[in-house]
Amino acid sequence: MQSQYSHIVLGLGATGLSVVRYLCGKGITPLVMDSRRQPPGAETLASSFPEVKLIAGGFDCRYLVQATQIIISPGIAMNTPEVRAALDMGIEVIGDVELFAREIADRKPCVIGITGSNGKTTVTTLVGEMLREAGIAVAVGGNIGIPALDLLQENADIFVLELSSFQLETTHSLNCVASTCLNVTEDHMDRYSDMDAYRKAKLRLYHQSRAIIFNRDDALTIPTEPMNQNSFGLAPPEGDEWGICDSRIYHGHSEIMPITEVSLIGSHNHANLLAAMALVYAVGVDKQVMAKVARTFTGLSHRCEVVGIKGGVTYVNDSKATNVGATVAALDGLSDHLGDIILIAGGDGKGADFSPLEEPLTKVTHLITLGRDGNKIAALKEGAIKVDSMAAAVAKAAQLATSGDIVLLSPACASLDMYSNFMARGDDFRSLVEQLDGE
Ligand code: UMA
Ligand code: ADP
Repeated sequence: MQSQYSHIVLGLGATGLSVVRYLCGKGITPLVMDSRRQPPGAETLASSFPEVKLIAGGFDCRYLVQATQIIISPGIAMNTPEVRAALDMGIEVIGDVELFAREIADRKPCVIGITGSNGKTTVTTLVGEMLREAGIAVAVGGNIGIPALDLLQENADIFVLELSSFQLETTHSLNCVASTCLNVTEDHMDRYSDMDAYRKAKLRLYHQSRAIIFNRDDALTIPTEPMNQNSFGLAPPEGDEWGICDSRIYHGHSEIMPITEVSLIGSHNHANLLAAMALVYAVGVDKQVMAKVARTFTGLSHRCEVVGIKGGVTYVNDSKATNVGATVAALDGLSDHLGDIILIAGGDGKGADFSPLEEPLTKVTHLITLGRDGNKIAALKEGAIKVDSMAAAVAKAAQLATSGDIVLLSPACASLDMYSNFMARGDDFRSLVEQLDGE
């Protein structure tokens, strides 16, 4: 069989559609394949690009091995057998972010890249807000939601990209003006052979950046070779570093603001703020502007968000805690809390080792678990209560809590075993809380 397709788009979610849009705009008609029988982008493809053929329900090797270039979506592993077969034939397999990078290659570096296991979306949003406040034309996208290629339509001077390890695996030439890896804790172990492989995927970003910002408090973020580097951390800064001293944020010897004026709560968020400041400093943003945004930015939904106070009990939605590191950070952030903490956790653990939760769980008075891997978390704490729905979890938590306590949904797991995404899980929690009695 002779194939007429030089370009094959693998995956028809948000990324695949953005790639089709981009290629068709260049006069290239790709072939699209998705292993799902009904890929989410199928309807849009049929209505907006009727000329583009879709093979759904599997990947057809006969086309793949004849292509010039395969553009793979982040949700598809590079070691998928059909992809491996194409790679073995020497066919180029890249991601959407690499296409984006090549498109802007002749511009001066104009990308700020953000990766890490946790805090990416918070830092990406903060950086976007700070640049906007500084009057810079900015476009924000990547793993946060809007695929990178779709940002090209915006007339931006700076692109802020949240980058997942999956996206970085297939990106080679981003040429960031500045980038960071915020932290490296276990996640996506269903896609990586070990932590080292996961970390290497993340640190690929450093090799595509003029300046890099690492986290002094997380050794796994330190570059493996000397680079044009600076760092942030919660301890007092040395030299030109970003840090905190006497409850004040400093860049080297220069004070930016007192922590008491920062709206974000929790030490992990203070680290996020330092990272954002260091990144925008690299493109010349004024320190007054950084401080102004830090005073007003209160955080994002589903990330340690207070969704209700009922009978003196505070209900916190941290549904975005889809891995162990995020839940550890949430519990660390509550370590000064005087009342009881009731934790609701569990879901799809993605093959994670839950043991790092054991010590933080000692701060929890009652642990309520649910979901596919709930039992694995329950095994870490004596007396854990197992339930089979969010409604049962919230009802049980409300029954156990008294005034001054906190009920925290921080699952340490993905939501896909019970919900379409973490937002649906958080919304369910919020609406169940709203239905509880009490002011
Ligand atoms: N899939 C198949 N077969 C296919 C293609 C995909 O089964 O042929 C499955 C994947 O296993 C995955 C799902 O479909 O579970 C979605 O995959 P996709 O590559 O089509 O995803 P997109 O809709 O293109 O969304 C992707 C990112 N998703 C993933 O990396 C899984 C989005 O990040 C991102 O916002 C979007 O591109 C735009 O850049 C989401 C995410 O969950 C929020 N990211 C992970 C995370 O943050 O932990 C990495
Ligand atoms: P990401 O985009 O990397 O998933 P988010 O900003 O959406 O990051 O936050 C995801 C989860 O991680 C939330 O539960 C949040 O409370 C927690 N979190 C945010 N920043 C950090 C951090 N620096 N370290 C650990 N956990 C964090």
